[in-house]
Amino acid sequence: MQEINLPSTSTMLSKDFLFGVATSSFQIEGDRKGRVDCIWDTFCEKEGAISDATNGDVACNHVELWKRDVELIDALGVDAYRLSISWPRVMKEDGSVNEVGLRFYVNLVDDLVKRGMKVFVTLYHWDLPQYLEDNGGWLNRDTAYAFEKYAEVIANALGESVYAYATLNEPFCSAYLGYEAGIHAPGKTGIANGRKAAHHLLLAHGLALQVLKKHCPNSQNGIVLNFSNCHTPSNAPDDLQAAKLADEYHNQWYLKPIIEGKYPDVIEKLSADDRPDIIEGDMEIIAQPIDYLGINYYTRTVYQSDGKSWFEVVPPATSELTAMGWEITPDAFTELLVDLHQRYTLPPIYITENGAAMDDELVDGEVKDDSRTAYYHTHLNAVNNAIEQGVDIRGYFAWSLMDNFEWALGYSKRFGIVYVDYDTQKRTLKQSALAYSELVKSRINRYISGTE
Ligand code: IFM
Repeated sequence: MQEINLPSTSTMLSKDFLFGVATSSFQIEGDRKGRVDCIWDTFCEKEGAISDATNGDVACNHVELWKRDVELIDALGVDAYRLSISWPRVMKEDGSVNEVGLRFYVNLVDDLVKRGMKVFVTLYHWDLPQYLEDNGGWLNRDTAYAFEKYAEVIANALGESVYAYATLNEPFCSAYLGYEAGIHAPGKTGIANGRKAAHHLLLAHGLALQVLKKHCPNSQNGIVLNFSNCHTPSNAPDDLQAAKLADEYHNQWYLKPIIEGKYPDVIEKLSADDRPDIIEGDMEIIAQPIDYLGINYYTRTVYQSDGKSWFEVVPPATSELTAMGWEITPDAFTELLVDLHQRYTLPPIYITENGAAMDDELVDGEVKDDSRTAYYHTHLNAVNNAIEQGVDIRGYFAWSLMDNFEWALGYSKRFGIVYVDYDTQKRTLKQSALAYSELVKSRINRYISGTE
């Protein structure tokens, strides 16, 4: 069986480094009746939007099975669990609170805390209430203020039982995939829409962060951003320039405003109509200091010039791909972490997502997913290499705890270290889960044997 090993001297094996697993609300919860509709419910009803024509109505039925799932997480031996709250499960259209929905999260967090787990809560992992989308969603500035109110409800209910709050998960996906490329909910398109949505999401982040800092000053309050290195097929100046633009447009667009209070230079290349309306004071709200930065990483992307001073993606040529068709590029992960560390003055970093979809098969009660385990082995070592080069990384979360609804690809892609049989809702630990658990538990043996 493939193992996950780190050098015995790695600081990732010390008591202070957190190992966890992560999920998100819409992807696992089900129980659509227990909440109002969100943009993904609507998107799933659109013909052709989801590759296997499924939806999140049942998903992993986590709302009903959460106690079993928490036991499963606990049995893995991890230190932390990252989950997201479903805004439409908590806030009704009239602005009142869905007490049953809120209680679900209070009970979940309580149980995790009682087990000694550190809980990482994301307030927004893409499931915008449909009633807000009906008023323009993230194209409407008011949505940022609605998010601030919702953040206050959560901060009051969960308080400092939560170890770390993230305002948003991957605003790039919400803005670009959802409002610019149209491949995620709500399926809108156009540069102006994408940039406007991104600005309002960042504003929402800044407003909610102030709320979290006020009510939960002892929690770690931050944001989770996704990054993909922008590489080129050649060193031709046009290609290098294309990759620089892509990096600013897709990666730095979200980080630079938060850390430095300004958008990257690529904004100057947009027509006045495509630029977001930035009202006086917005950038100060967005640039509130964060306690930590969550980084999600899966792969690099190769860009070349499109011949019109812009960039286009070059599809991967290598055979080392995951089931998503994404290249397996652990060295690029180290490069990314070191690069961000050198470019910015960053707070401590948590790797809040990293993992791989593979073509799993459940045979005789086992999933022999050596390729996923190998992915974890190389990527955890990539994190270790970055730490050795001076990057302050405090934890790592495997994406995902269990197979779940992979957005526009429905249930066709499996990212879990735990296999889910969607007919029976039976969970089966894949070999990657056993390997991850063994690594995590090996630290306890180190403490007991006195190595540490
Ligand atoms: O499943 C998603 C998750 O919701 C956000 N980050 C990327 C994962 C894999 O695509």
